[in-house]
Amino acid sequence: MNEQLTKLTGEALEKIAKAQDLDALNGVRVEYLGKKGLITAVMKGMKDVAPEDRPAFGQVVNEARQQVEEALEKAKQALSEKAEEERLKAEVIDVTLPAKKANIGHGHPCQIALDEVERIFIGMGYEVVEGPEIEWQEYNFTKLNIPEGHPARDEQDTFYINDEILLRSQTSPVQARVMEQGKLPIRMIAPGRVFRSDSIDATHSPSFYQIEGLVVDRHITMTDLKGTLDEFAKELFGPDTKTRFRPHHFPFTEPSAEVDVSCFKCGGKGCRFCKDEGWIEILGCGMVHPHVLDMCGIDSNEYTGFAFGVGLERIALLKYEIDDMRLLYENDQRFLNQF
Ligand code: 2NL
Repeated sequence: MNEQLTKLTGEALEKIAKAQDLDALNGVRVEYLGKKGLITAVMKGMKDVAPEDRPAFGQVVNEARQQVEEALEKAKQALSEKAEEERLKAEVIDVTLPAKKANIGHGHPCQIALDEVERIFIGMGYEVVEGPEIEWQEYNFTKLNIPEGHPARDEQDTFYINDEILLRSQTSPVQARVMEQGKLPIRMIAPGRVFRSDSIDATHSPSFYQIEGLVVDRHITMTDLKGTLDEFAKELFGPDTKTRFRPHHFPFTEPSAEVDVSCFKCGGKGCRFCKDEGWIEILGCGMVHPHVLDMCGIDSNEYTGFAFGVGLERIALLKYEIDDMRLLYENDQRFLNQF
């Protein structure tokens, strides 16, 4: 009997020593000490032992049982500690590791250029006004001295929704609306998306951004126009920038001019950037045609004004020395991240 018990105890202790986790340990407990366990079965054999031998028998079995239980308890503690240690190790945070870099975006080059243009004109006391991208042809054309039959109205050039409604081809209708409200004087810029039926190439797109400016007051002259745009060019391209006004024609202004700035790369000597011209065209402008003032409800005998229009993409292309407008629309992060 003793021999069998010693063997069982030895087996149990060996299995306990080999147990890798708490589950395995519990398996050993059930196998030897459970209701149908091997050591329990020996204990149950008590009834076959002679009564005078029972105390000694009971003591031996109990000792074996106790020995296994103690070993189980010890192993359980050791395994729990090991498991806890592993859990903590797995959860360790190395606070000395560099943080993941947050990917913070920034304005599109056109947006950066627009912010800059707005900042310059706000600094000169101008208001920024926006208006609808879908317009009456009357506001987009008629009130701006572009009568029916004028080539600018050609279906080839303009997206018509019907005979009377179109996608605005310039932001001047916003200014026509402000003039109609009749609050004078006016000092405003109208930035926004405009549409022309153009094919996409390096310098054209059917949808682009324009910023138009308008000043209307008593005694506004061409001098005000020249001084204002000269100051604008100096702020945008640097204090050494010179401007040059070339006669031109727009239906809504008279006289009209196109404005060039001295090349900010070569200072006017001529280089690849200005195609050896020394000058770069940036905008169109003029004195508001009296007929436009009258059609928008402003008495042209009392008031005069100047206006200008500039393409935002063109400013961004020049400022950042980009040679293809399509890059501005592709939204390739490798391109955009450079600004
Ligand atoms: C250009 C030329 C220009 C205007 C826009 C304007 C607006 C009103 C009255 C008179 Cl409400 N004129 N705008 C005047 C001259 C030129 O734009 O080349 N833009 C890209």
